Amino acid sequence: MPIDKNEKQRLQEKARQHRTDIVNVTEWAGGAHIGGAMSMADILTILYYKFLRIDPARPDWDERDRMILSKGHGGVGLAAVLGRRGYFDMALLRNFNKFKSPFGMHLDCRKVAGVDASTGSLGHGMSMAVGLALGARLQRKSWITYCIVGDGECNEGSIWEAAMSASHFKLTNLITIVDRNSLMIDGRTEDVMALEPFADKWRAFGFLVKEIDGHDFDELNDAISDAREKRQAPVVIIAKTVKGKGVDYMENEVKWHYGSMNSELAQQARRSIEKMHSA
Ligand SMILES: Cc1ncc(C[n+]2csc(CCOP(=O)(O)OP(=O)(O)O)c2C)c(N)n1
Repeated sequence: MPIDKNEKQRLQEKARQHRTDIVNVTEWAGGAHIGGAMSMADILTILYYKFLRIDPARPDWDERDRMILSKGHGGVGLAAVLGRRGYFDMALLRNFNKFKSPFGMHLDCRKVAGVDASTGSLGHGMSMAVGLALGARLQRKSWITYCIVGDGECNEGSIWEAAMSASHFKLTNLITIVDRNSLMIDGRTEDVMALEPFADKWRAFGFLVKEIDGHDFDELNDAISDAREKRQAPVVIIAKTVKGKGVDYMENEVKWHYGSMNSELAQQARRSIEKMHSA
């Protein structure tokens, strides 16, 4: 079902808050993988505020949907949305990635409520998602597994092994979303290790492919709603995004894959986010 104007406004407000939280946590931590957290901010927003069947008061609830952040370096984004959704006190994020904090740069599912798998070594999360989806089927459970994969991460052969098995086992209870921001750690994906024709590759592996604007809540909503209903093959949503989205000086700048901000830059980032979300 399409989203109405009110719901879209609500999601946009959540996304504005989420992006501001990411800037704040990055400032407190003295640095984080902010570029890729900003690119997937709208994806995480619609998942955590609309689609995921979860209960922050019961992080281990067996019937919950699962969400694996395969591009685990985006932990700053996941931690921000989990805190805001009420899994833990947001104030704890003041110690993000500090000595003795439960929050490392890559989140540990044994230490942070709401994290379904410890990730960070690229290429592993999707295999874990395949395992969870198979597990749900074997146990006759109705929960859905979502997996967010980086496009640079798709240089990892293990992503394609996972894709091959998801398709072989017809895992229609798995929804993969690729954050297609076209940048990775050290350059453009197409320069470092070309992915195109990317959608065709997923199709060749047996996936139903949806290509969308990953910052457009109407398109995200339609693609995810549809993926939840169509049941012939696993679905991948290739969400075209902008690395650093929302902060003018970070957008499409590879150097902001990982970055730190002094208070002046952080203030500038918050102003930029306000401007984008009020336009
Ligand atoms: C196995 C492995 N190799 C290398 C790295 C280092 N690394 C961290 S992020 C990154 C680039 C990932 O690019 P992408 O998936 O496009 O992430 P995004 O642009 O969305 O942040 C690399 C190579 C890693 N975490 N794991």
